[in-house]
Parts: sequence; C-alpha cells; structure tokens
Amino acid sequence: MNRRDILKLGGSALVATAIAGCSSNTNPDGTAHVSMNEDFAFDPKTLTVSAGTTVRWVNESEVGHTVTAYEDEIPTEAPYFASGGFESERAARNDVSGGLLATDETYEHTFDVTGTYAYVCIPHESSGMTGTITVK
Ligand SMILES: [Cu+2]
Repeated sequence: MNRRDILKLGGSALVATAIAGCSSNTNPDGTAHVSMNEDFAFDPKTLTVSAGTTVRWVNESEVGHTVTAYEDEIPTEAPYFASGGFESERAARNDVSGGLLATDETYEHTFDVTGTYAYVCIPHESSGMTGTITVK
C-alpha cells in the first residue's frame, strides 16, 4: 500500500466518524428514533430524514400513545400511516384504542415520498402532542 492509499483511507474514516457523530436520532440498524415520553411529547418533535428511511417510534412512557398522521398534512402522493394500521385519519379517530402503543411498544413507518408530514397522538392532541417529519 503506498502513501496515497493510506491518505485515502484516513479521509473516508474521518467522514464516517463525522456522519455517525451528528446522527443521535439514528439507531444502529439505520432506522430513525422518535421517543414518546412522559411529558406527552414526541422527542424529537421535528425530524428530518432522507427518502427511504424507516422511522421507529418507541413508547418510553407509562401511558398509551398513538402515532396518527394528519391526513391533510402529508404529501398528496404519500400513503397514509397510523399506528394500528388504519388507512385514514377518520378510521384512526374512530378506534383510538386500536392505535394505542403500550409501554415499550414500537411503531415503524418507511418514508419514501419527499415532503413534510405532520402527525399527532390522538389522546394527547389537546396537550400539544404533535410531531413533524421532513423527508428530503
Ligand atoms: Cu400521547
């Protein structure tokens, strides 16, 4: 291996470290992490991911929460998503308990369409438990 190859390797190692260092919301398997916490909040409340990323919500609190997309606040070409597998916001609101995640339960959705997605936890909507995912 000549000196130029060694320098190249050093450069890519530095880049890899820099990317890992600024992605605190990324799980080891490459999914993005959003916590649902005791303060009736999604953490982080706003998250930006690249297209094709799977976001995993984890209920890290003692009460049940939902992840329910606002049907009018997602890209028009994007499929609807909600915990409980509902195909519309109306269906999710008609069966809130069917979408509840208990403590330590998770919900995942893969975002393939770029744009901005707003979502809510139905039981804690009045407490401001909403979040936004931006897909680039
Ligand atoms: Cu909630």
